[in-house]
Amino acid sequence: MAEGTVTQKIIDEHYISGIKAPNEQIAVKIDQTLTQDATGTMAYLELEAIGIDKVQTELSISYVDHNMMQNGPENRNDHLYLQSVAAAKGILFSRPGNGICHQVHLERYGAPGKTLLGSDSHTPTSGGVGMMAIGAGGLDVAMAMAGKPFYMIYPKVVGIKLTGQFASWVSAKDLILRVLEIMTTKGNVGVIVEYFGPGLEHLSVPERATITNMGAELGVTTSIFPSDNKTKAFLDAQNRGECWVELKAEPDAEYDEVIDIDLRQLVPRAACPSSPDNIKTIKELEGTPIEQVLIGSCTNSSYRDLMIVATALKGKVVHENVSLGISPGSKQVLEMLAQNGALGDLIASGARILEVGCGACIGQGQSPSNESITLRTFNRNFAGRTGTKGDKSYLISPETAIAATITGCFTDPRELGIPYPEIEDVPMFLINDSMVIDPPEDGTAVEIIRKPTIGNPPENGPLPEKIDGEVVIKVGDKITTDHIMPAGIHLKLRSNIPAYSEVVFECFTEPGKPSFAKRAATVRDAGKHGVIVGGDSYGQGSSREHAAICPMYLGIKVVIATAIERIHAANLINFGIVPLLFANPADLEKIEAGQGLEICDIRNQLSPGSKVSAKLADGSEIDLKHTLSQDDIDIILVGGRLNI
Ligand code: MIC
Ligand code: SF4
Repeated sequence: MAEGTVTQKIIDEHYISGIKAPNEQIAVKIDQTLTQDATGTMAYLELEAIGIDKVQTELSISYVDHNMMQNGPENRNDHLYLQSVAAAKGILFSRPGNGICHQVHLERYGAPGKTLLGSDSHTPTSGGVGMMAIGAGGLDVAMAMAGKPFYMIYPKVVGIKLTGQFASWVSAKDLILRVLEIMTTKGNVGVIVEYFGPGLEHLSVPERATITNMGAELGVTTSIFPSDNKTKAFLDAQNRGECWVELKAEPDAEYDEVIDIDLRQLVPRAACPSSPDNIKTIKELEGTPIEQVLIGSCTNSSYRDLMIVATALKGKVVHENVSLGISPGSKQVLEMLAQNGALGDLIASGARILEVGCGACIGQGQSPSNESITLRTFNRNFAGRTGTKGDKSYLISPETAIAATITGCFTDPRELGIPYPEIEDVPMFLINDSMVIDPPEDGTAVEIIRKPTIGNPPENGPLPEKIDGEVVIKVGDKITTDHIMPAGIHLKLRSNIPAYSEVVFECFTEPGKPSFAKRAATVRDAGKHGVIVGGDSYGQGSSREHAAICPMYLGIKVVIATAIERIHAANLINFGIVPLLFANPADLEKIEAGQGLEICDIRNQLSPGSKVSAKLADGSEIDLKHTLSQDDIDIILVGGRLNI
C-alpha cells in the first residue's frame, strides 16, 4: 500500500470514515465543487430536490462552457436557470465567454492540498496545482454541495517518475499520450496517478494540467502533481500566492507501482481513431494528408499552448487544404493574446478564431468532411464525437498541430526546420474576474428562472423483488458514454430527460429498425424490466449522468458487463440501476439481445461481496458479481439516491 505520497497526505487531511486499504470505500470531505452547464442543470435540479438553502462548501462555482451555440432557446434557458440558481444557493457563476471550466478553475480557484469534486470527468485538470480533483456525476456533486462526503475507493497509487527534459517540439501532450500507451484506457479503476522525480522542475503548471487533464482517459480516479516552486510561481503570477502550500511526497515514499519515463526519450505522438490509447508516433503517420486542425479544449488551450502556435505561425499562412480553428481556453488567455499582438498573428495566418469554450471538442460545430482526417489537440476521439459518422480524429500536441497546419499532412514537428518558440513562464497573468458573479450573502429571495425547456429529474420506484428482464441491447468492449448518450447536436437536451432519452444508443440504431428507446418502451409496456449487456470498460469517458438517468427513465433496471468504469458505475447506483459484472467473463457469449433474463429475489441476493445468480432464456444459470458497498445497495433498493 502506498505510503508518504501526496495522494495519501491529502486523503488523510480529508478523511471522514471507511477503511484505508485498496479496494475499500472511504468517505472524504470535499472543499470545492465545480459544475459545467451540460451536467450542471441536472446537478442543480437535484440540489434543489435535496432542499438546502445554501451550499456548505468552501467554494462552489458553476461554469457555462459547453452549450454555447444557442441554436434554439434551450441553451440560453439553461444559462438563465444556472445563473439564478447559483445566486439562490450561494454559488459563484462564471458567465458564458469566461472560459472552459477546467482552464478557469486552474487559473483562478485551484489550490494545492484541497479537494475538488466536479461534474465533469476532466476535473483532474486542477491536479496540476497539487489538488485532489475528481470527476463525478452531477448528483454526487450536488451531495457534496449539500455538505455530504464523497465516497471513493481508497486508491492504489501509481507513481510516474519523470527524469530529463523534453526535446524541442515535444511537449506535455506527448507525455500523456505515452502514459496512455503504457497504461491504456482499461483496467485502471481505483488508481490515482502521482507524478514525481527530477523531471518535474522543467514542467510548468499549464503543462502539468495538460497531463492531469488527459489522465481522465486512463479511467483513473485522478492524477496529481506535487505543489512545489513551479506551483508557487504559477499561483503568484495569478495573484493567488496566498493559497500556495508546499506539498511533496516523502523522499522514501512508496508507490503501489512505479513507471519510469525519461522526457528526453519522448517523441511526438498521436492517438489514432477512435480511442485515446490507440497510439502511434508521428513518424509512423508522416506524409498522410489532413484537412482540419483544431487547437483548444481543456487539454491544450492555455496561454503557453496558444503562444507557441501564434509564434510559430507568425508570417506564415495555413496550408490551402487545411482549415485551422482555434478556441482559447479562457477569457484570460484570449485577452492576453489580444493585448500582446499574438491574436493578430493568428488571424493574419488564416486561423479561424472560435469562441472561448468547449466548442468542437463536444461536437458543437466544426465537424470534418466525410473520410477526411482531422487533427485535434483535444483529449477524446471517440467515434462520431466530431459530429461526422466514420470520422478519423487524431489527438495531438499543439506542436504537431502547427506542423500539419503548415504542411497539410502529418509532419514530425522536429523536422519543420523552424526554431522552436521558447515561451517563458508568465510572471503576471492578466487578472480580470469581472465575468464571475458572486452570489448574494442571503439568496433565499432570489427567484429561480425556469423556462419551459427545463424539466425535473425523473423519479424512480424501489428495486423490484424480481428482475423479470429482457436484454434490450448487447454491446461490445469500450462502450463510452458518448455511445450511450450522444452529445453534439443533442447536447442542448440535457435539461429535458424525456426528449434526450429518445437518442440513447442512437449510434447503434440500424436504418429502418426501432430505436433503443422504442425497444425499451416495448419491454417496459410488456411489464418487463430492461437489461443492458456490455463488455469490458463499459461507460468509459465522460461523467454525464444522463447515461444512467435516460436509461433509467426508459425502464432499464440492470446493466451487466465484464467491467464498468468508476464514474458511470456510481451514476448507475445513484439512479437505482444495478451494475453487475460477469463472474465468468465467458458467460457474455451466452446472452443475446432480445433474450429473457431473470434474477429472482434480487433485493435479498444483493449484499456486499455476494454473488448474484441469474437465469437465462434456456433455463441455465450464470453467476454475476458486483463491487457494491452496503450504502450503495441501500441506495439501489430505494430506487436511487434522490429517494434517500
Ligand atoms: C466531455 O468531455 O465528454 C464532457 C462533455 O465534458 C463530459 C461531461 C458531459 O457529458 O457533459 C465529461 O467529460 O464529463
Ligand atoms: Fe469541454 Fe472538451 Fe474539456 Fe469536456 S473535454 S470539458 S467538452 S473541452
